[in-house]
Amino acid sequence: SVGIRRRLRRFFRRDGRALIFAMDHGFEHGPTDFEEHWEHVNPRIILRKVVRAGIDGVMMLPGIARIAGDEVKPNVGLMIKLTSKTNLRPKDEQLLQSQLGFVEDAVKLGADAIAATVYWGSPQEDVMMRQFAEIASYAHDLGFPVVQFAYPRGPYINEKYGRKEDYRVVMYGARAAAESGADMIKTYWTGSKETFAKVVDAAAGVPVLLSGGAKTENPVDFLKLVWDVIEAGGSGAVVGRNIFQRENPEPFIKALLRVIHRNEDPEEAAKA
Ligand code: FBP
Repeated sequence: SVGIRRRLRRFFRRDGRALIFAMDHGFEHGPTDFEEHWEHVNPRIILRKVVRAGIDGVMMLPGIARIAGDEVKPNVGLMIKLTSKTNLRPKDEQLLQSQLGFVEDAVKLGADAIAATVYWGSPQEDVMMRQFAEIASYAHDLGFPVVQFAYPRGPYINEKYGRKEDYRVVMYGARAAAESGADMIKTYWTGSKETFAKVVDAAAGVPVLLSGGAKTENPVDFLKLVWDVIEAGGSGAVVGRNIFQRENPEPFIKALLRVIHRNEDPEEAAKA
């Protein structure tokens, strides 16, 4: 619908690419994720910095949007994620994301897009699939785009493929996300441009964005990774730790934006 297309444009620039800041870590990993740079546990402080640096969009859970959503200026896309899990459960019981908010909440909070995670391959895949279907069906009715964090994981994947980042697994997740009606997909890096290009192909035209991952010691390494994503046909990145765990996120965000939107060489972008 027109509503879905218009709202998607709040994230993507005319080049069809976006840099989105992710901040659901206080729930999904726990506040220890902020200990590298503790002032960023305050959502207002970090949001102010990322917005000032020119970020295209931000992603958060409903509660943080209630607390600090007014830091997200109208020209920045707001993505509200409705599912999560805590890190307090044993690892093998963390293969399910549950719903902690509803489409109505996201709409009331001023969301431009609604997100939910599916752990493809999890023993509880069925629950997340259904959860995603319900969210997507309702959000689409209201003209809101839906983002799927398509994260394959589970014991069978480990057994059969060795790692969840195997491109055959990641492209399966991306395809499943597209087939289940996602308007935007966020997934893992597969390790190479060539394999990530296959993930993009499998998504059949639905934009695929990189899920940032753990902070790289050398900032240039992360810029190079994002460069490869763009070269592979990816539509940008959703980045959390690589932004908020850095002492100085603003110049780093500006460098990321230059790589994504101006095809600037990562080494050059890091220097500027
Ligand atoms: P990062 O850029 O920090 O990896 O954030 C992206 C993200 O998907 C977050 O939204 C989420 O909290 C986290 O990664 C989940 O990571 P994992 O489940 O791999 O520990």
